[in-house]
Amino acid sequence: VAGNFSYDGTNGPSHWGKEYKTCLGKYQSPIDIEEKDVTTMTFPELQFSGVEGSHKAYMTNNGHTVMIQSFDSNVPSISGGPINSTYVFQQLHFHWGQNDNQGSEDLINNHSFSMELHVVFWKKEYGSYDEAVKRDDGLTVLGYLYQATDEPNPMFESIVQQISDIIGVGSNITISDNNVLKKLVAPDIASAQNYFTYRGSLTTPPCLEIVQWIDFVKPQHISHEQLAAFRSIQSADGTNLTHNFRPVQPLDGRTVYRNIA
Ligand code: SG4
Ligand code: ZN
Repeated sequence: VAGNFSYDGTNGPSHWGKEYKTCLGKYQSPIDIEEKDVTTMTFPELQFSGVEGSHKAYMTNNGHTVMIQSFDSNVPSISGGPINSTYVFQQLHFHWGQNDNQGSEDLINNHSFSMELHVVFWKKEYGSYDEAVKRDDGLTVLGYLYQATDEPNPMFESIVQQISDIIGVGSNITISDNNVLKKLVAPDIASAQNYFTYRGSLTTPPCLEIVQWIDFVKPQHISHEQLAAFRSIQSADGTNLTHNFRPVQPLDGRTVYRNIA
């Protein structure tokens, strides 16, 4: 179970900087993306490989989120776009709020979405995830936004059904649906070239400033009931993990780009 931090009280986000100095840095995430302030740019095509086909995947309650990993030898990777080499899939996880009006970490025009999916990749050139996180271009994270609706999203069905098996912190199960990575890593190829991108940090301690963020512009949806399942898991302090998003951080002169394909 990762780290001694939480989303409320004396271990909440405004206190992270006491133990983790990097959380007070100048290139922190998340941010509010104001569309009127972005710089348009045409990046090379963002490419996904190894997404098709099935992957054996595992789901963990690590006390801070629902996290999905795969120990398959052939996991997805990405290249192109704002990154100039190949990055390999490490894990994906979710951020949500105590009600449907909040939950996303990055905001667009100061608007919060109900949930955000983060798909974390490490730079292959560095040989391993552990080496990559020591480098300032070590990680790329894809961010997908979800708005709450009445309609369930089929891509979350298998996860939501199995969340009841990982209520306790540290619990870990095999996901019965071997297509879960295919569905979550690259759910909407048609919208994959429509993204914002900027340099930032991990949104949890130790807040390392090593992330190229790629946030897809077009939100997807999740039902109110599916969202409620995420709020039912327990957090490290034994209470329900009703919310796990960090508030937005100052942009501090950074440029946010929008890809124009
Ligand atoms: C979540 O707490 C993940 O469980 C963490 O992964 C992750 O940390 C953290 O979020 C920050 O990642 O994409 N939101 S984020 O910036 O990926 C790392 C683990 O604890 C280091 C393995
Ligand atoms: Zn995250």
